[in-house]
Formats: sequence, C-alpha cells, structure tokens
Amino acid sequence: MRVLILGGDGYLGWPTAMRFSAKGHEVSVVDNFSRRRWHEAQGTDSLTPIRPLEDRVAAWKKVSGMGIAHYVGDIEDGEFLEQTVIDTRPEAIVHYGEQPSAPYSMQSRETAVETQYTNVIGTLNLLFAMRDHVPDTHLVKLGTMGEYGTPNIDIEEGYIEIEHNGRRDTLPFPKLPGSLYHLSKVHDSHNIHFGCRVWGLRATDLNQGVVYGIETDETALDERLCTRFDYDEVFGTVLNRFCVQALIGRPLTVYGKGGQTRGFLNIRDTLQCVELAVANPADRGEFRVFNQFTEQFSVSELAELVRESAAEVGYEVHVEHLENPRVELEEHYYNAVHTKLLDLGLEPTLLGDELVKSVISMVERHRDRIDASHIEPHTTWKSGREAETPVS
Ligand code: NAD
Ligand code: USQ
Repeated sequence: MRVLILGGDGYLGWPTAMRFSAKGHEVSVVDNFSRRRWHEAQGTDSLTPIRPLEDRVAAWKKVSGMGIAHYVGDIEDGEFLEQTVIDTRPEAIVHYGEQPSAPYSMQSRETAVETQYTNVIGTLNLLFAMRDHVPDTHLVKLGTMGEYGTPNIDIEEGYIEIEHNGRRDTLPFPKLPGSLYHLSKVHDSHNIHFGCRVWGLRATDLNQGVVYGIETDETALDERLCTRFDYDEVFGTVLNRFCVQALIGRPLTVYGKGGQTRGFLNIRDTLQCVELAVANPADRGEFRVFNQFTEQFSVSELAELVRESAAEVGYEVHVEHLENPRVELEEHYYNAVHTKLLDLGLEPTLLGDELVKSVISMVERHRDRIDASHIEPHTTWKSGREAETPVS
C-alpha cells in the first residue's frame, strides 16, 4: 500500500513510518519540524537524543534496506499539502501532524490560536486534497479521548443512541474537552465527519488515550532510530514525567487530588491500532470512531505504580500533591467503552512494574541529559504561563 504519514518526524509518527515500511508498504512522511522548534523556543529537549529526519531515514535505509520518502512543509499550507497528495497518491493517510500539548494550547492567546490554526486548518486542507484527488483513500486521524471529557455517564465509541420527545436517533457523543488543544480535536472530528457525510470520504477517528513508553520493534534496532521522549511540564505526558522524576529523586508531581482518570496505552499498541485501522478501512461515506486505549488509571494509581517499581530497582520515591494548574475534575466517574480495536485483533501490552522498570532503565541511560528545571508546572489554565512562579 502507499501510505502517507503526516507528522512523520514526531514521537508516534516516526515509529509508525518505520513499522509500515518494515511491513513492505511504500511510505512517505510529511513534517515541518514544528515540534522540534517548540522545544528549542522553550529551552527543552527530548531525553533521548534524536537525529534529524534525513539522518533517521538514511539510518533506516541502512538497517532495513527500505526507503522512506520525506516531504518538508506545513500542512496548513494547502497548496503544499495538495501537491504532496498528488505526488504520493496514497491509499491510506495517517494524520499525526498537529500541535499535541494541552498546556501549550493554554499558555497564551498566541499559542491557543496557533494550536487551533495548525490543527483545524491543516485537517481541513487535507479533507479538500482528499476530496479533489484521492476520494477513495482512507484517512486514519489521531483524535483524543479528551474530546469527551469526563461526563457522569459511560463514554461510547463516538456515537450515542438518544431518545428525545419520543423519537430516537444515533448521534455523535457529546464532547466536553478540557483544553483548547483537546477542543481543536473536536473541531477536527466535526470537519472529518462532514467530509464523510457530504463528500463520501472514508475516515477513522482514533480517540487515543495518553501514550507512554518509547520502545518499538523498529526503534530497538539501532540507537539512531529512537523516538523522542519528553518530560517537561508542557510536552511531557504523565507517566513519562513520573519515571524521570523518580530517577532524579524529585517527588512525583500529582496535580490536585490525583483522582483524574484517563485511558492509557503503550506506544507499541498505538502502532498496532493504527495498523489495524489501515488494514480494515472504513466504508465510503463512513466516519468511524475507535476509542484507542488499553487500560484506565487515575493519576494517583500511576504515581503509586511508579513509586513501587522504582523502589524495586533501588530508588526511594515520594509522591507530592501539587495545587492543580489545570481546571479538571479530580474525582469523577469514568467508564469508556473500547472494544472496537479489540474486536479487530488488538493484543494489549499491559502496564505493569516490568514495563515501568524498563522505562526507568531507559531514563537511567540518558540521565546526564535530564534538565530538572523544566519539571515544575508553570502553565496554568486560568492565566496562562507564569514564568517565574511554579505552581505549588
Ligand atoms: P508530536 O508532536 O511528536 O508529533 C506531531 C508531528 O507533527 C511533529 O513532528 C510536528 O513537527 C509535526 N507537525 C505539527 N504540525 C505540523 C504542520 N502544521 N505541518 C507539518 N507537520 C506538523 O506528537 P505525538 O505525541 O507524536 O502525537 C501525534 C498525534 O497523536 C497528535 O495529533 C496528537 O494530538 C495525537 N495524540 C497523541 C497522544 C500522546 O500521548 N502522545 C495521545 C493521543 C493523541
Ligand atoms: N498530570 C499530573 N501530573 C503531571 C502531569 C499530568 O497529575 O505531572 C495529570 C493531568 O492533570 C491530567 C493527566 O495527568 O489529568 C494527563 O495529563 P498528560 O499531560 O499526561 O496528558 P494530556 O494533557 O491529557 O495530553 C496527552 C497528550 C495529548 C493526548 C492526550 C490523550 O499530550 O496529545 O491527546 O494525552 S487524553 O488525555 O486521553 O485526551
């Protein structure tokens, strides 16, 4: 298959590109390196040293004998994206190419507008390029579980059957996102749904939970192929952050009461899910939604798991409850259906102490690169970034 991966230089995009290439697909990636630039601007860096995309592609060629074509440009540049779609004629498009951080989207008017512009306009450009040039291509779009928020009812996979004034219909599940980033994904979902309903496009929206871990079959082949791993307060996700904090003896930064519950999955399962979605495309005109996570944990449960696993390898770890910089429920009902990917054959990689220990040992190998000054949360949901005062 010809597979086009948007955001193919990112945390998830690069391992996905190698996976499809390893399976013999013809892979092209698009990226504008904005993720690398956002880190440069805030003075942070991936814990793992990552190579420039060109070097990664060359290393992959050496290791696997397979080529990956790469296109450098902005997805929100509609002409560039249209030309890339014409040149690559993809049969499947995997769209990761967005600003992925909730705190970044809440820092200021500028970062909020940038997030929504990049994400929403980029996806809209893609829908037009698909409509006009590859209308039969399957779009696999990375959405997020956070689109739903934390309603006091079970969360269904995309749609809910509603009875109202004696009539019934199946409608999109209500959305209550908790950041302007998560809200950008809601806008994307509506636009993609529109493209399917009105233009007959086919799409799968993968409402993914929080991803942790770093190793995939392909990244493990050679150091030059590794993907990024961030632990700073803006781009680092919670489990990755806790593993770094455990190693440097910093109390784990649980925000508020720690009862916030989210769906989680290992990076290996992200790849499995995307492969399953591509191998089993949506029908013409179908907007399919899969909830993509394997387990749910509260933040406190995760902190406890990291504390125990770190103790087994000799690190004494404490847990600290910080004033929550976000506006979110800290105790709530959470039960999200996630059966559609399991029905397609997903075999979950479950989080246990062995897995946490393997992340900790990876962090150990790069401990000289840890910059502890970027761990404390500074970004608050109410007034953006307060540069000097960490939230405590
Ligand atoms: P990432 O930032 O590492 O990857 C995104 C890539 O897209 C980056 O390399 C970036 O440079 C590129 N990009 C961004 N805007 C672009 C544009 N306008 N034009 C071209 N390239 C652009 O993020 P990630 O963690 O790999 O996430 C990938 C996708 O998955 C995102 O859409 C994110 O919202 C979603 N997601 C991630 C997680 C997670 O826990 N990592 C969970 C759920 C959903
Ligand atoms: N949290 C802490 N302490 C920390 C960091 C986070 O308690 O040091 C808490 C947050 O308050 C939140 C939860 O952990 O309740 C998850 O936060 P996160 O930063 O790990 O993840 P989030 O902001 O939700 O975003 C991440 C990815 C995003 C993706 C989303 C999936 O960055 O791209 O869309 O996970 S989901 O959460 O399912 O929407």
